[in-house]
Amino acid sequence: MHLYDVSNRTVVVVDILRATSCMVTAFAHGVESITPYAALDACRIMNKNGFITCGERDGKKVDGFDKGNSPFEYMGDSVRGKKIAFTTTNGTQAIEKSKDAKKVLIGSFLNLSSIVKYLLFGENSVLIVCAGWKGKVNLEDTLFAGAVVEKLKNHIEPDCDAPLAAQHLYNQAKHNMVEFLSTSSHVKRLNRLNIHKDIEFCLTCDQYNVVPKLTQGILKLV
Ligand code: 3SL
Repeated sequence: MHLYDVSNRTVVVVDILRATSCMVTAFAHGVESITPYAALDACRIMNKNGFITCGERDGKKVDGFDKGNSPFEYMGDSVRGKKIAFTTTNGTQAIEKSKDAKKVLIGSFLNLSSIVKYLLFGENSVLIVCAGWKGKVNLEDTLFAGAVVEKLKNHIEPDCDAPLAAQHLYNQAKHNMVEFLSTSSHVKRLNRLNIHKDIEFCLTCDQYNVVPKLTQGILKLV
């Protein structure tokens, strides 16, 4: 991120497995707001203020939190109208690092077309911030970036080779992303936690028509 001046950009933060997929699912099921926290303790104390505390460390639900980091926990009436405080190993860290951007949106395959449509009609240049894993690259976030580049290829010009590399990868993977990612690091990590259904769901395109946006540190729908 240090290579980019984000003050004039729309940043799309993505953590396909699973933070931003959970956030998008929660908004699609009527959550009022999500406040992302990089630090565990800052998130934990929000339960005193009536927030649902949610998130994980190393893929596992945090002790004492109300919910973990599976999109299936963010469906139905348990989140409708609620305020969530959320912290995750990588996703909420990426949001924190992006907070000085002109606009910060939350992307996932679940709301891919909604994000693409929003960017198409926007006036800023775009940076897709892939959360990765503890500072390292991962494939699933790169595939999302590639999907956005592919869908906007007739409208937005990539300004370096990273988006092009992502686009090539996405075009190889798009017919079966679950299979393509089967040997990837985070899929292997999550498979050890026995959550294959989360992986399949998070790789499903266009389940939801929502665009979460960060305003003064709080995510709400645009
Ligand atoms: O790192 C994160 O933000 C998480 O999404 C990781 S996990 O999928 O819960 O392991």
